[in-house]
Amino acid sequence: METFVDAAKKDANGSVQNKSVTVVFVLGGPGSGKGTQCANIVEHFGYTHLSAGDLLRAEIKSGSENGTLIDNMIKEGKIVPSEVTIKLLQRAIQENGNDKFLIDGFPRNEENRAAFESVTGIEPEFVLFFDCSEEEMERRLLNRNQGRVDDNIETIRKRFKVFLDSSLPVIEYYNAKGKVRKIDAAKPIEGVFESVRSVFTVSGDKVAA
Ligand code: UP5
Ligand code: MG
Repeated sequence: METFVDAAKKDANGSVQNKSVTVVFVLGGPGSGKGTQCANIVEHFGYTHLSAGDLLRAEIKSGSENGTLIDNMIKEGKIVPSEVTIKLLQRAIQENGNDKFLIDGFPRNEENRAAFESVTGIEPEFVLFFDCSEEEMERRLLNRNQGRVDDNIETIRKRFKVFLDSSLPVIEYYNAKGKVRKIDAAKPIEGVFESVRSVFTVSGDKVAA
């Protein structure tokens, strides 16, 4: 039987594979500051920011056939099927003229990771990991006030559990390959960016003039 990975490879018809791109995965618990720091990295290092969560929320708003499924999963803090998320990421990479991407909040489990690699052939340059205590992350999420359906204490606890059970193993996988750049994300925003900046400076990314 043809798996979705086979189908997606055929679908892509080499388009993503033929586009040579640099990808950095930006991972960390809910509220660890992934989105905030990605905005800084875009400004200083010329990457394009692709937040998997933002792409999924846009898909709900667009009224797509997957919208209800995605909405229900986000409300429960569950991980949307790889097929859905990878299609959105692939499309965003293909449509963008840039060749450097920050993929924020993906892959969230081993299956996400293996499927993305298999479908796109892309391996991350490195993985930026924002390390932060649950206590601090909870405080940030409850103060965010952007109307996110998952920023309530019940869903936040579910998101923390999914992060520990499913997402940390992905970070461990890349750590074993020497690809993880761990950042102390509990500091104030500017202090976190100082650490982030040195990771990108060492990696050879030019600072924007
Ligand atoms: N803030 C940020 N940095 C701070 C600092 N250093 N000091 C003090 N305050 C700081 O930050 C959160 C809040 O904290 C903001 O108010 C900020 O000002 C402040 P933010 O940068 O938004 O943190 P971030 O890590 O991006 O938090 P987010 O809530 O977006 O992380 P999640 O991983 O939970 O959310 P995401 O959007 O990635 O995913 C949501 C859901 O979508 C998932 O639970 C899942 O259901 C689904 N999903 C999938 O199924 N698959 C995917 O691949 C992706 C998502
Ligand atoms: Mg975010």
